[in-house]
Amino acid sequence: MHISRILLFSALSASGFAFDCIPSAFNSILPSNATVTFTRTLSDNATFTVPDSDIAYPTSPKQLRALCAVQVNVTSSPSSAFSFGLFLPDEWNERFLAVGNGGFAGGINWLDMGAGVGYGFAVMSTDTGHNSIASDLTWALNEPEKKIDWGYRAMHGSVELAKLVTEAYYKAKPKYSYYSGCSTGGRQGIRDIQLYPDDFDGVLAGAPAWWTTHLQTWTVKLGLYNLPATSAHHIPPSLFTAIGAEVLRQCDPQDGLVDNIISDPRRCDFLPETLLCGPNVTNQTAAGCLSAAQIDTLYNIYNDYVETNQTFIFPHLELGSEAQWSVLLGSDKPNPLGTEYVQDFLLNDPDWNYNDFNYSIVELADKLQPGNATAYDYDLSPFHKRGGKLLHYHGLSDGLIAPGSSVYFYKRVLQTLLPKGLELDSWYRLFLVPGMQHCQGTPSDVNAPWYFAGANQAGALSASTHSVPGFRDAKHDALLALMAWVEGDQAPERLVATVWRNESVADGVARQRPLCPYPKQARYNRRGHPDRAESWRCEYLYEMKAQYS
Ligand SMILES: *[C@@H]1O[C@H](CO)[C@@H](O)[C@H](O)[C@H]1NC(C)=O
Ligand SMILES: *[C@@H]1O[C@H](CO)[C@@H](O)[C@H](O)[C@H]1NC(C)=O
Ligand SMILES: *[C@@H]1O[C@H](CO)[C@@H](O)[C@H](O)[C@H]1NC(C)=O
Ligand SMILES: *[C@@H]1O[C@H](CO)[C@@H](O)[C@H](O)[C@H]1NC(C)=O
Ligand SMILES: *[C@@H]1O[C@H](CO)[C@@H](O)[C@H](O)[C@H]1NC(C)=O
Ligand SMILES: *[C@@H]1O[C@H](CO)[C@@H](O)[C@H](O)[C@H]1NC(C)=O
Ligand SMILES: *[C@@H]1O[C@H](CO)[C@@H](O)[C@H](O)[C@H]1NC(C)=O
Ligand SMILES: *[C@@H]1O[C@H](CO)[C@@H](O)[C@H](O)[C@H]1NC(C)=O
Ligand SMILES: CC(=O)N[C@H]1CO[C@H](CO)[C@@H](O)[C@@H]1O
Ligand SMILES: [Ca+2]
Repeated sequence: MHISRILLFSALSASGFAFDCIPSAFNSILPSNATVTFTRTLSDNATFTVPDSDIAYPTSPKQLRALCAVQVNVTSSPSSAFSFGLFLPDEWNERFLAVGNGGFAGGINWLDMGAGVGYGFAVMSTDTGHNSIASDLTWALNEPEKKIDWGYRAMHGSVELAKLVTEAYYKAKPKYSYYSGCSTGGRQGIRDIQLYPDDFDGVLAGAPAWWTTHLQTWTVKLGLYNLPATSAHHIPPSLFTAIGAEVLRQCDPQDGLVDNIISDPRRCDFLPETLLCGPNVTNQTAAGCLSAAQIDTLYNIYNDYVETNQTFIFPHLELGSEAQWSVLLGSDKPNPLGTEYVQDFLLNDPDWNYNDFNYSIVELADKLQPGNATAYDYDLSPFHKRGGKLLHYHGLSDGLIAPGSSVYFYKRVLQTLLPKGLELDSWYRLFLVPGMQHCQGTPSDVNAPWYFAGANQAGALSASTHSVPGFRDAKHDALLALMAWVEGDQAPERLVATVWRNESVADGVARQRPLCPYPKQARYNRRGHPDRAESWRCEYLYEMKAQYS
């Protein structure tokens, strides 16, 4: 039985593909600026062992279906080159998927490719043109061509060549092309459809780091609110838990249901003064309280970054993001994602001191737009015109990228297109995810449903997960929802997010809850168990005008 299955399988493979999984075969169809680095043939249920050189994505995807893996290196300019990896499964779903990166990482995201190949996609990931971990930007110093590769060129160039290879290998054009990425991955997808609207039929973009020039400079500004670490206004990370607990205490019931989830942090009127220390406190950490100067720092963190003449620079972190504050606010200096951006991307001056940060840095970034990375073309009508669908999401407990930047982007697209008579609802929807942190995960005391097979999420469960275990359908899986929208014209009215007990699928589902397209919100029906999705509905908080809905 087992042997005959294998024989049948290999017979199909040999007849199914145009050529063997060997470098010379791929090289013969690639243009002269591209060469194969390696190929590998994987049998059913095998592990793809990530090459040691890929320091950004070291986790090897497991239990893959039988496939051909190929890595290709492409020269993009006299001083730059990018690589991409491609999984070509024996049993192909006749569709193409590109997955994205994170931070300023340079490396092929083999783990997300593994999740994608689980559905049967031919899956591609680009290394964006350099080799580094997500928080290392030193590769960009005085390297304008590498910045462009990271900004958009490596993604588009990799998509083009990977599609060409896919078509040649299967002797058939992919029927549909998709994209899935979070954080920088979200930016890459949106930037790509702005510049090359024909690349994808559907894009799943999570927590997009789309506003590069403002996001990275806000990262410096935010860090400085809580510095120097010796000052009276500094909030030590040991107090973040107490702040988060007080936010939850006040804001959880304000949405109408005490369930540890803050459904809409923007509608909570938080009174931080309840955290003030009394006169006799000798140990703040033990007491979990703050001084008046520290409360002022809280106000800075929870308010938008606005510059001279009311110029809006970047939105604030939301109430409920405290469990992730250690990333941008927990060190004795601002996060390198901000400082190194100014040093290596903007000024090409590794000696620049973050204490010299001021508005002129933001203005310069907007003027120079290094790498042309900012995804600021709000006119997405070319993507709409070709039938494209954009499914955008952002966790409201994100401590790295303020979720308001997603709302701001959505509104800018509305402002650009609604006056031209183009509504968004039929092709672009934004889902805010209460209690979800950056791309994935939830604070343990909140335990909000956060899993819907968004980018990076499968890998957060295990190296062999794809889709939503136990719920592999378009109601629970955002990528399947996107496909149903693109291919079946079924717009996602809601998406059910899942969280398992102890973040372990084997321990069973803890909670499921619908996510709603902005500006609709999930409302409890007041009957039925609140941990079941059926007990909730999506609705506007007030009556919407027809042209809008
Ligand atoms: C696949 O491999 C895993 C170990 O990686 C093993 O536990 C499992 O039994 C295998 N499944 C099949 C169908 O062979
Ligand atoms: C890709 O090719 C360039 C030459 O264009 C070379 O410098 C670089 O090391 C190669 N990169 C990889 C990952 O093979
Ligand atoms: C590689 O060469 C092809 C064919 O000449 C060209 O279309 C493509 O733009 C080149 N790619 C890059 C990244 O320079
Ligand atoms: C603080 O300590 C002083 C002296 O021990 C005491 O008189 C006072 O009541 C205390 N204040 C509070 C608010 O506990
Ligand atoms: C203050 O309290 C914390 C938490 O209880 C404890 O870890 C720390 O050692 C205390 N600090 C001092 C100076 O007593
Ligand atoms: C603020 O507005 C004033 C009056 O329009 C203008 O003169 C000034 O240059 C503006 N400042 C900045 C930093 O844009
Ligand atoms: C910003 O800082 C630079 C360097 O420290 C300084 O030259 C410049 O005058 C400052 N600009 C503003 C608007 O404060
Ligand atoms: C950057 O991208 C925009 C489109 O978003 C384009 O108009 C502009 O020419 C590009 N600039 C450079 C320097 O490539
Ligand atoms: C090992 C562990 O943490 N188990 C916990 C799993 O979750 C249930 C409730 O959801 C707890 O009771 C267990 O202690
Ligand atoms: Ca609540």
